[in-house]
Amino acid sequence: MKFLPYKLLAPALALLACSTIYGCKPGKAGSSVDADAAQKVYVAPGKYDEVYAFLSGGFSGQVAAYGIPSGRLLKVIPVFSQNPENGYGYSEETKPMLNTSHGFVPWDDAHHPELSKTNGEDDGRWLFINGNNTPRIARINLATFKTAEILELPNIGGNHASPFCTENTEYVVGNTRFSEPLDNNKTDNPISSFKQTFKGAVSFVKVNKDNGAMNLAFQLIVPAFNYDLAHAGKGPSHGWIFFTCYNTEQANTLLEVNASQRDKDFIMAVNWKKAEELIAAGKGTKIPAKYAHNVYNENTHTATSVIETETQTIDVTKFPGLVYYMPCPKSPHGVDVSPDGLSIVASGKLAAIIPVFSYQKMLDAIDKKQYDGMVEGNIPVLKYEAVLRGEVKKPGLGPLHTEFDDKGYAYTTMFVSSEVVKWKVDNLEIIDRIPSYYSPGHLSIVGGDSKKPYGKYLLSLNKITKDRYLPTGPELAQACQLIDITGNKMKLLLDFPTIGEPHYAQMILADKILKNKVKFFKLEDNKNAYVTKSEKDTKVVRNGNRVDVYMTAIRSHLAPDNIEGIKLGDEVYVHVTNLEQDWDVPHGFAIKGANNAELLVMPGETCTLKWVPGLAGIVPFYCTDFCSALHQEMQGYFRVSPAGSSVPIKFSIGENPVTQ
Ligand code: K7E
Ligand code: CUA
Repeated sequence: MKFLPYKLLAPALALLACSTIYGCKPGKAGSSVDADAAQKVYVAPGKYDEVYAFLSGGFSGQVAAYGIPSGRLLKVIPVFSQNPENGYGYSEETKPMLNTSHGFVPWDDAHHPELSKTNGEDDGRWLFINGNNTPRIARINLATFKTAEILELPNIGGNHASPFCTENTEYVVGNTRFSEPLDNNKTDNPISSFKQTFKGAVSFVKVNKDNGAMNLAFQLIVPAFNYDLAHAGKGPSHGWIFFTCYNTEQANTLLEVNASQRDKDFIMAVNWKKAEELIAAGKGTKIPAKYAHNVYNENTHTATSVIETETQTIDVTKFPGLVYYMPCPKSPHGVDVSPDGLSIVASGKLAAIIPVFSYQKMLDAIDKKQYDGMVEGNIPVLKYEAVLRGEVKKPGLGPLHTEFDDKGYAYTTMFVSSEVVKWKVDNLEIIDRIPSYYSPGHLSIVGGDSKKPYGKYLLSLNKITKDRYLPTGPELAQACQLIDITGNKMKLLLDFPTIGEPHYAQMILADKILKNKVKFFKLEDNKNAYVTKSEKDTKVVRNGNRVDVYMTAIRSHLAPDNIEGIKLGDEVYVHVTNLEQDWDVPHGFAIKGANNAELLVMPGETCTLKWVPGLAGIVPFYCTDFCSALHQEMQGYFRVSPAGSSVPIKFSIGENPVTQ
C-alpha cells in the first residue's frame, strides 16, 4: 500500500474522524452487528473451524494461519524472518533458507499469500508468498506448514506484483515495483539516467507439478514503470496475465506528485503462452545474474542454498504480440480477473470509478489494431474505449482490490472511504456497501480469486485500527474483519487483531488441507547427516576445536545429559533428534548463554544448535516445550573447561560419567 497524496487523504481523514468521533455514517460497529453474529462465529470447544485463512504478516515477514469463522490464531509459519520460537533461521538446518545474493538476510516484507491451483481452483498443496524487499518467492508446504523453498529473483527491486499463479500453477510470477538497471548493467549509473538505463523485469517461475519445486524459467524485460499487482487469466483467458503499473511518468523523485500526473496509467497484458513458446524456440537471451535458490529437504530436514548464475531473458520490444498496454485511470493498484475469466477489474486508487475491461474486447482490439500510441516505439497501447466493458460508477473513494463470490457479485475495498462495496459483475451496478474499520487494503473471499469461489466469508484486511481494541501503546494491532456475504446485504460478524500487517490473505476450505496433513516425520526416513536413531547411538565427537553432540530427546530425558570435556574456543554443534513417533510431541532445546535461539524439534526430526561457549563453568541445558508430567526433569549439564585444559570428552546418562 502506498500513501495517497495529502490532497486526497485530508478529506478522507476528516471522514474517518467524523465516523470515529461523532458517530455519523459510517457508524460505530456496535450498532451494525446483528444479534446472530456471535452464533455465526462461535466454534464450540473441541470443534474445528470450517476454513483456514492464511494472512501475510507484512513487515513481520511471516504467514499466520487462522481458523475462520472463529478468528483463532492457529500458527505463525516462519518464512522470511528468523523465528526464535522454533529456531527457524537459527538452526544450522534452516539458516540456508535465508541466504541471498546479498548474504544472510533474516527479514523481509511479505504481502501476498497465494494458494496453488489446479484447473483454476485452490488445491491445498502449497502456499506461495512474496518477499518484497530483497526480492524472493517462498513456497510453504501445506502438509507440514513449513517453508519448503525460497527463490531469490534477480534484476528487480521490490517484488510486489508477486507471487500470483496461473491456472494450473504452471508459473508463479514476480514483477518489479522499483525498476532499476539490470544486474549485469550495475556499473555506477547516475539516478538521472532512469529513462535510459532502468528496466522492469517480469519473472516467470516454473513450478514442478509433482513436488512444487521452483525454478526461474525466464524474465521478460519491460519498460521501467512501477509494476504493482497481477492476476492471471483463467478459462478463456488462460495463457495471459495482467499487471497494474503506475508511475508511467517514469518519475524518480517525489512520486506522490510526479507519478500522479497522467490521467491514465496502464494494465500490462502479457501473453505468457507466447513467451513460453519463444523460450522453447531458443529465442531467449541468457544473461549473467546472481540469485539464491534455497531448498528445504524433508528427508534430511536440512536446507541447502545454491547461488544461480544466469537467467534467460526476452526483450519484449523485440517480439510483437507479447505485451500490450491498456490505459487505466489513475495510478491503478489491484487487478483482478472474474471467475469466468472474461472481466478484468482494475482499481485506480485515485480514480472515482472502477474500470472493468473485457478480455474478448481486448482480443478484438489487438486484432483490429485499435491502438492509442506505442510505448518504447513498438509496444501497443490499446484504446481505452475499445477494451473497456464498462465502469462501476461512484463506488466510493480509493478502490484497491476486488474479489468475487459464487453468485455473480464482486466486492471491492475502498481505502479512503473505508468500506467494502458489493457490485454485480454483469451489469456493474452497486448492490450494497458496508463500513470497514478502517481503511481496508486487500480483502479475501474463500476461493475469491479462483474459478470457483465459495462465498460465505469475506475478510476485510484493514490498515488502521484506532479504537477497535484495547490500546497497546503507540503501536496498535492490525485489524481484520469477518463479513458474512451469504445474503443480499453484507453483515459484519467479527473483528480480530492480526500479526504484522495483513496485506492480503487467502482462505480455503479446511477439508482441502486436512486430507494431506502430516502428524509426524518418520524416524526411519530421517536422512539428516547427524541423525541419531536410538539412544545407544548417542555420542560426543571432538574434531580439533569442533565438537559434535549427537543427542536424542524422548519423554522425558535428553541423552546424553552429562557432557564434559568442552573447552573455551570450541564450536559445539548439538544435533538433537526427537525420537517420538506421535502427533504433537515436539521437544525443545536451549543452552544457557547461547547466542542463539532455541530449537523446537518435531517428532522424527533432527535439528542442530550451534553454540560457542563464552565462559568456563557448568552450563545447563533443557527442553523448553512442556512435553510430559516430567518435562521439568528433561535437562542436563555441560562442563566447559578453560582453553587448553586436558579434561577429556565424557558423556553419559543414568550413570556416573564414563570416558569415551
Ligand atoms: Cu494493496 Cu502490498 Cu497487495 Cu498492501 S498491497 S493493500
Ligand atoms: Cu521434552 Cu519438555
